[in-house]
Amino acid sequence: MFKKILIANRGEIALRVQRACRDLGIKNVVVHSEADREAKYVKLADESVCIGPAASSASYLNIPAIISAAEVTDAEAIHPGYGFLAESADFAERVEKSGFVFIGPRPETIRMMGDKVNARQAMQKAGVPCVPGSEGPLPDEPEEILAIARGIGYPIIIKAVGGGGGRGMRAVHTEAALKNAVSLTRAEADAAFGNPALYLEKFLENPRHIEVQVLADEHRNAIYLGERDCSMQRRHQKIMEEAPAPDLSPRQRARIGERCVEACRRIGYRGAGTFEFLYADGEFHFIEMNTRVQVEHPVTEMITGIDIVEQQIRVAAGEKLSHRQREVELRGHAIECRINAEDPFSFTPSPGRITTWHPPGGPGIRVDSHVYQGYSVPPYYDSLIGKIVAYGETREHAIRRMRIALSEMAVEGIMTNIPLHQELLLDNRVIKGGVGIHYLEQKLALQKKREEIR
Ligand code: MV4
Repeated sequence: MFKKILIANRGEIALRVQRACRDLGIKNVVVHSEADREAKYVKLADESVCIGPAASSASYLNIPAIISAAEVTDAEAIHPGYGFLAESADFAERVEKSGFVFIGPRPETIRMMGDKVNARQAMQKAGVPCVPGSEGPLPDEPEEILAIARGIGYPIIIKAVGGGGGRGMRAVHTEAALKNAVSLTRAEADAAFGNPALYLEKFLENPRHIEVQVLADEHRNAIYLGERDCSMQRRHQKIMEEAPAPDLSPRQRARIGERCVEACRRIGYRGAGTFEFLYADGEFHFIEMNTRVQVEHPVTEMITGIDIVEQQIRVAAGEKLSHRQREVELRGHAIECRINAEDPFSFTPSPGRITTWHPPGGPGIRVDSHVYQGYSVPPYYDSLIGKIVAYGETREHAIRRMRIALSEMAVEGIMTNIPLHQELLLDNRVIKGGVGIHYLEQKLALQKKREEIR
């Protein structure tokens, strides 16, 4: 096992990885920007290195500075967390070329999944069900594009090969609108990703977003840890997630899970990964694979009892997975509320000093947060200040515990989205479960309209 790991991230995930290191008896080094000097994980770290000014481009995305920090502190491996450099194949490659272990998949795997057409083709070949769409990248000839779209049938969605996470896509409902939409999306893709390549998919109007968590080691073992429903989102930012997905049968779960595991074996996947699906009419359609630990991983940990970050580290050290598939039992239900420093209804960021911080507790409640009373939320990064996870024997139980947890919380000095979560947990459609990906935006639009009438 490693003796020392460098954590190339910030916020709650830096603390989460630090805790996994402690659990495994591994020393940790954190890197931080000038704006994060007072962060909890910096204070708790065995060692810390300031790698640059507040701007992410100069610090958390500064590859030479991170590698130098690993060199001067004698770290053996680097954990990238999520966001920042977590899915940069170039970073993974430079980490390995410098003689460190990258805690994640091989650079080639990250690169393959970053190219959405390659990812789709690999999954199709491995038997993972995909959204019907173009075979490969679109040709230049407009007439050929029209023919491909006609073959798929409208509505269709144009996506950038180098995109992902909701960037560089455009839905098209009629043939008349296609040509223009293709040129617009191509120009945007070229500007945003330096890659003008596009592909087409059938557009699913109101699916759910369900993702399957996998773990794989370098000894040909791969397992799935069930799924999460992440449909509650706004502008591609998830706000509440749960596991398992409401109304999914054990048979459906096993079928899609086994397909994902088979795909992991075929591509020689290593580490933790997430297969993202759109789920509609009882069917799964693969859209993207994430090659990192995800923000919402705790809901899976709560219902499986498996520490995903610990498994990432063990696999990176060459160990075998600690669990076989038949030992993975899903028990109960877990819900995560992402607590953001923002106005709960206008969603504008609300950085500043936290003057009061009372996190919740009690049976089945987990709080992953790096903040504390007196801490100042910096304005430079995303607004996530913590995650409240509620576990219960049933979904109803988890919801009840989450309502209690949120009611116990007191945060002053900044605004948070706690009131939005409280409202959602009293919404009958949310209580019933299984809302689509547009539910929150539609609810907010309806509320706005009602306010305008009044
Ligand atoms: C889609 C889609 C409908 N049909 N693909 C957005 C994020 C990116 N990962 C894929 N996305 C979508 N792909 C087809 N064929 C709708 C979305 C989408 C979405 C997906 C998941 C979660 C939230 C979303 C919000 C808007 C659109």
